[in-house]
Amino acid sequence: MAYEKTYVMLKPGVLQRRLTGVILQRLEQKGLTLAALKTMIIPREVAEEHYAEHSQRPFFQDLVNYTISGPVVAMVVCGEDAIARARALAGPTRIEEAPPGTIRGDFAAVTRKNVIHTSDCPESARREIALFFSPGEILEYEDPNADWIC
Ligand code: 3AN
Repeated sequence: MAYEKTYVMLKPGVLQRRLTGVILQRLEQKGLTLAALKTMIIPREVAEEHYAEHSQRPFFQDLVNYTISGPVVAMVVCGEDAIARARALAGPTRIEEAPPGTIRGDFAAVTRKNVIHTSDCPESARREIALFFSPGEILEYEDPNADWIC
């Protein structure tokens, strides 16, 4: 296992549906730690950069428009195997494949609005964290309870 930081984003609709707390609880219950958290409305060009790998896909403009349509909750989440753990908690991209018990399986009804983004590999995590956070916003701290979790 490796200690990792990952970028997690609760997409537009989560704040409005008052789901922020229950989703954060799932990340925390799995032993992941918050190193940074903020609400923001993402500028269009930042959303386009974030999803640049999908720029040629037919759903790209819809995805960008949705991503900038309201406030998101942006986070840096850390812990052992944080990237894989956060993705396991989120569940598969396609909603019809997301089982109950996963965040998408429990809270999302359509793939384009699948509630949560989590980085898919260490390189994406570094790129996405740098896109949304300055180094000074990311807190490094000793957790005296860490031995009870990992
Ligand atoms: P993930 O978010 O699980 O890493 P990606 O990177 O393949 O998945 O897709 C990014 C986002 O694009 C997804 N979270 C979803 O909102 C949207 N998306 C992916 N595939 C489709 C699709 N076939 N139709 C509509 N939206 C999609």
